[in-house]
Amino acid sequence: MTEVEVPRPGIRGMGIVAAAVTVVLGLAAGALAAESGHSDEPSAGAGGTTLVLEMGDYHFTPSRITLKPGQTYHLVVRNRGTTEHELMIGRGLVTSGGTHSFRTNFFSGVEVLLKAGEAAAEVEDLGELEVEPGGEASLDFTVPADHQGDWEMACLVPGHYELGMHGTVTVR
Ligand SMILES: [Cu+2]
Repeated sequence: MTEVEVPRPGIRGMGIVAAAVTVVLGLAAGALAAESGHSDEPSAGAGGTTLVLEMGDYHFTPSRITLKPGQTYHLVVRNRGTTEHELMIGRGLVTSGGTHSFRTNFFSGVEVLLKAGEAAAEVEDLGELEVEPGGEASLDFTVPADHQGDWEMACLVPGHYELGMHGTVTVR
């Protein structure tokens, strides 16, 4: 009879392991949602390098950022200005009828964990990120190895680009 009972603890053991993993993932998701970006502490648990990008009327600070291919980042975007601003990173600015867009979107095919206020969501092909005055959002992503070179970051709210609201993102 002992031979029949031996495998049972093994099966139960696997069940416990699976349950433990589920609980850990649940806690991690809860922690991410609760964080909501009010802290200035670098290294937000996700293991990425924290960068802070501030939006003003009408500029980005810093106006140049450098990212390493393969590196994971926690990019905090804060709007310190008095009006809504947007962040888009891309290449090949296209202007049509006074509005701008990029031919190539930096985040195309890149998985991004987007957090804004209480909300957190996995986003692919993130385009323009709108941030209200006094607002803040954060992006967790890994820079693809094939993204080397210079990219442009820009606010695509009509008129803002012309007022100087753009900068450079270099991947190297
Ligand atoms: Cu703007």
